[in-house]
Order: sequence, then C-alpha cells, then structure tokens
Amino acid sequence: MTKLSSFLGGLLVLSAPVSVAQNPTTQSQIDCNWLTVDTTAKTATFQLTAGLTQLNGGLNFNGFNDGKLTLTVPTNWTVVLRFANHDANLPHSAEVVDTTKPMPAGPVEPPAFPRAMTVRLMQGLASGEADSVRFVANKPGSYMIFCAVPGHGLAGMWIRLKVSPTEKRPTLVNSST
Ligand SMILES: [Cu+2]
Repeated sequence: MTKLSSFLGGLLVLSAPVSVAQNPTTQSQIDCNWLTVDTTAKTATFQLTAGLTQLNGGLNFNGFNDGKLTLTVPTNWTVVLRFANHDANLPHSAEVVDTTKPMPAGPVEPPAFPRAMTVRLMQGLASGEADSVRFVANKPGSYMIFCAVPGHGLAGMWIRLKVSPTEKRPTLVNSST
C-alpha cells in the first residue's frame, strides 16, 4: 500500500507539467524550408499550407493568421505559391489581393496580379489537395494572401505579401507585433 501510494503520488507530480504542455501558448515558428530563393531566375518559391496547425480552427496559413506572417519579394520577381490544404476538416483556397478594408467576404475579381490565385477560389480545395500558382510581382505595394472561401478571410485566414522596390532578396518573417 505504501508503495502504491508513493507510486500514485509520483504520477500526480509528473502529471502537472504534462497538463501544462498540453495547452501551449507558444508562437508559431517559421520553417526555413518554406521559402526557396533562386537569385538567378529571380524566383521565390513559397510552400503555402492551409490549415497547417489547429490554430484558429484550422483557418491559418502555415500556422499563422491575421497577417502575422509576411512574405517580402523584390519588385518584378516571379512568385511561385505551392499551395496545399493540410486541414482535415475544411476546404481552402488562396488569392493575392490588395490590402483593403473591410476584408473581402469571398473571391475578388481580378486578383492583384494576373493568375495570383488557386483554382476553385470559392469552394476551395479539399483536404490533401494542392495547386501551384505562378505570377510576376510587378507592382510594389502591400498585399495579402487570403483564403477566398466565403468567410475565411473575415475569420482571419490571411497573411501578408510585400512587394518591395528596395529589398534585394525575398524574406519570410513573423509580423505578429
Ligand atoms: Cu479557408
């Protein structure tokens, strides 16, 4: 009995830090493999994953919502978005649009750059589906990559795209502050 009690006591002590770890408040992390830069071809290839984590009920790109991730590319570079939907529950799409207020409720015609949108903007791509998008970022400015499935952008499913006339290299940074 004494042995059992001390065993159970040990379990209780152990369980405290475990339950804390089950409710993480940590920030999403940027994976350096998400952005590939080809300086010769002036092409930035970005792995854009819808619903990568459970954050915001899956309404996130790469684990970020509400513009907390910023992809910056130099003006006139080619941008390739390798979009995949990792969300087991909801369809998603992606479209590059001007940063406008209020947030669009659904697809915007046309996108900020020709072809800067996935197929099936409105209905989205199902879990496990993918699409590749290629466009030339020929206008400097502040844009967003948002999910055009109705309501998803409004719910915070968007990140930022900056097209910079001064930057020499594409970057991907946390812009949560
Ligand atoms: Cu969505």
